Order: sequence, then structure tokens, then C-alpha cells
Amino acid sequence: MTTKHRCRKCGAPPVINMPQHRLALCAEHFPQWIVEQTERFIRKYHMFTHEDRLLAAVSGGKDSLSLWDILWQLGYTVDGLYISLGIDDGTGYSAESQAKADQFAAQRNLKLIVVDVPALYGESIPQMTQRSQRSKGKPCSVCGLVKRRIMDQIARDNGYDVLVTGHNLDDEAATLLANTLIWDADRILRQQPVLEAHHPALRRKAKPLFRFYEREMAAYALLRKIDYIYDECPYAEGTRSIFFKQLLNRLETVQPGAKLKFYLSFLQARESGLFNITAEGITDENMSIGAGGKPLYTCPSCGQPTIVPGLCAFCRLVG
Ligand code: Q46
Ligand code: ZN
Ligand code: ZN
Repeated sequence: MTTKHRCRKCGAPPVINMPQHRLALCAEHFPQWIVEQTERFIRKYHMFTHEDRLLAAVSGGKDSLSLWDILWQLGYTVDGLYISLGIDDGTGYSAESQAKADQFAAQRNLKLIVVDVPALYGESIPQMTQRSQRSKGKPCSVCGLVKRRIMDQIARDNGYDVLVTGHNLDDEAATLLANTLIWDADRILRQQPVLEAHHPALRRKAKPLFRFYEREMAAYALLRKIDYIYDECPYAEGTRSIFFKQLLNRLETVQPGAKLKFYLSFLQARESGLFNITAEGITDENMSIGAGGKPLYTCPSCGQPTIVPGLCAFCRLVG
């Protein structure tokens, strides 16, 4: 960091410079700024209020534990949900990430709900992947399906109002870029900082960190001394998401603020009606409309929404 930067609040040497905001802050004022900004975004995007019961999905990584820490500091009623995926592959990934989540909750006297996938369904995510047709040998699609289902179910069965996740701007911009390059309208329409519950079995979903860069969340976790798992899931390597993050980082180096502008312009375009949706195919009063304007059916086995009539993808997977 060059000496021309000073903390905007106190003039001390900064720990971080954020060119997209023309803002540098010191070790004391940066974590405060993150907390204040998060509260501002929660209100601006109508994510939730202090009356809501929140469930934070935590993976043991920096983003989700930082999110839990921020919401806890802001005085929200927020419990954690850790999903043990049974991913070990010689790395001990699941065991270590759970230990970080457990420790975080114990230090702050917070409630952590743990769901153990192999114990509940008799198979780990890698095992489900081996016999699933949707996976093409890669576990992320099966893993995403199982995690989404468990989150929805735990939130619904335990009376939570809102499910919160630690997606940051790098995550959101990479997803948007991937979907935009192939104009995947369904996915683009579903991508929002707040997703309303479109079916009685769902809860609202919110991403309070969606405007922070990944490097900002790493700095926050470090300054708050949050002990998180540094290693990524062993299956993260070589994923599309990491590739698009790298591309956007290259763009960001020549054009500071490009990532933020890309995502915020998308939200603005949505607000101005570029992606207006119409509800098509609603033929039955028991059907709901999904975020993309498509009808949602109810799975006859588990009661969760599904985009095609009959058993949902999760019930087909776990049998
Ligand atoms: S945990 Fe699961 Fe991720 Fe691992 S298997 Fe893929 S989706 S990379 S966030
Ligand atoms: Zn300062
Ligand atoms: Zn089902």
C-alpha cells in the first residue's frame, strides 16, 4: 500500500484500500465499516428485520462465519446451520470445517444445528455422486441440490423466517457472468440479493454480504480473528465458478470497480424492468409462481416445490 493512502476516518495507516469506493481504512475502522454497511444493505434491500428469526448457513469458511459474526454483533436473532457432506478424500475437509463452525458457535454461545448427510441418508455426497445421473461424475450439482434441500427443510421445520448465506460479490458476479454468457434466463431471473419465498414450503433467502469483495471478507475475518478453514473443498478446484472469478479479477486489475459495477448495473436493469417476468402456465390454484415466472409444483413425497410435476429431483436422488 502506498503512503498516500490514509484511513478516511482517523488518518492512521490503512490495512485496506478499496479503489472502487475510493476508500482506505485502518484496522479499527475497517471492521466497523463492514458491519455498518451490512446493516445498511439489509435495510436498503429489505432483507429482514430484528423481529425475524434467521438461520445462517455456515460452512466453516470465512464468508459464512463472518456473516454470522456480523449479524450477531448487530443484535439479530440468528442461529447457524452446518451441513456435514461427508467429504474427506484424505483431506479431512468435512471434519475440519465442522470443527471451525462448532468452535465459532461455542465461543459466542450461539446455537448451531448440525445435519450429517451420511448419517441421515446413508451416503456421503461423493457416494451419491457416483450413482447419480445428474452429476456427470462431478459432485457439485448433487451437493448443491442436497444443501439447498436441507437448508429449506430445516428453516421450515424449525420456524425460521429467513435463510441467510454468505455469498460475496465475487461469488455473485461470477455466477452472473457464467449465466449471462449463455443467456440462461431462468437462472438470471432467480439471481437476487433477496429471494422471496415462492412456495409455502420455502423461506425467504438473503445474501447480506453480496456487495463486499472476497478480499474484503478475508480481511474482515483476519482482523476479527475468526478461525476459519482456509482450504477450499477438494472438489472446488477447476470448477466453472473459480474460472469466472479469475476472469473477473483480471478485469478488475485493469478496471477497478468493474465487478461491482457489473453486478449493480444488473440489479438496476432488473429494477427498471429489463427482466420483466410474466406468469405463464399457471393452471391450478395449488401451483405457485417461481422467481423466474415459471410454475412451481409440489412434490407428492416431500411437499417441497419442484419445477416439473411429480417427484422432485431430491426425492429422485435419495430414493
Ligand atoms: S462443497 Fe459441494 Fe462446494 Fe465441494 S462439492 Fe462442490 S458444491 S465445491 S461450495
Ligand atoms: Zn481509522
Ligand atoms: Zn420431493
